[in-house]
Amino acid sequence: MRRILILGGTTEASRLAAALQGQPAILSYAGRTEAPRAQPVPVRIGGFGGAEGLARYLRQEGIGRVIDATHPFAAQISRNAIAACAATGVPLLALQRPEWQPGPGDAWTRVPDIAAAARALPRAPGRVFLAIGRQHLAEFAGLPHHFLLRLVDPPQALPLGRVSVEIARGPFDAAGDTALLRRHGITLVVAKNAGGAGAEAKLAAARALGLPVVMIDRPALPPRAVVGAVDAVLDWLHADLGL
Ligand code: 3Y8
Ligand code: NAP
Repeated sequence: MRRILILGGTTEASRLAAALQGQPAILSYAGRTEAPRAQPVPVRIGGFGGAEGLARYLRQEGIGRVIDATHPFAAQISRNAIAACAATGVPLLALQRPEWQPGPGDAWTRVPDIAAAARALPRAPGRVFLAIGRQHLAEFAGLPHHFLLRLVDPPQALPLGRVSVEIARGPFDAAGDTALLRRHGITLVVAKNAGGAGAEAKLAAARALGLPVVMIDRPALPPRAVVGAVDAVLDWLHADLGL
């Protein structure tokens, strides 16, 4: 029985790890946050060193299956997993939640990437909930808006002038996010189309308050086998684990 590598960092990855408790699985984090959530399987933290480093890891650790359960915007690790699994012949399956779709009462402007989101903001100064984390804030520097950020860990320096920061790790709920947007007098929400339930609350809050949303589409990825639910992953692993 060979080992299972879960590329993690999402709610679905944590759910899969729980389902594989007791099996020869290991969950991998990039090490973006100071104290990632504890998991019921062994965890490794840190980059592999590109696709070559990941291929070396697969060989050295006797990995027989890779599940890419990373976030849809974590495009680099997903590209590396495709390359490393092709190079080593280790079967790869992506576990990815479906995209969010606008519903009745939603006022979405869809943009292809984070830079386009910055260009899509209104010219008149507003109060913008920039719910995209910490890594891509420079795109919004120099704009006249007051930004609300929600970060996992307290930030060092921020490239934005007028800014309020909430330190919180999701998953979030609609009541909490509605209160958050009200408290900060938010006039517009910027979000990544992450999908899943862990980040969806801000969309329900924007709908409740009649606020416009700038929705950033996912980066394109090379073709790979993808499923949308943990059970489908367990079916795929069936041959190995007799689940
Ligand atoms: C380090 C692991 C779990 C997984 C929870 C999900 C839900 C909460 C919602 C908002 C949006 C955002 C951000 C977000 C969410 C879940 C999930 C999800 C969005 C942790 C985690 C790691 C990260 C990395 C972090 C990024 C940032 C993005 C904050 C752990 C909590 C904005 C993405 O400070 C930094 O450098 C943070 C970086 C990548 C995006 C960015 O570019 O800044 N996630 N988030 C993972 C690692 O090291 O490998 O600390 O426990 C995981 C989760 N974040 O098991 O409960 O499944 O989506 N994460 C986005 O979706 O827009 C917050 O505020 O509404
Ligand atoms: P990324 O841009 O796709 O990856 C950048 C580099 O980080 C990769 O090349 C790899 O380094 C390392 N890396 C990324 N994920 C890793 C993992 N799970 N295990 C080991 N190394 C990993 O990734 P990102 O967007 O910064 O996301 C980092 C982590 O945060 C991922 O686990 C992702 O699931 C989670 N996350 C991201 C978002 C988001 O909005 N991007 C949201 C929620 C959670 P090497 O090349 O050295 O191997």
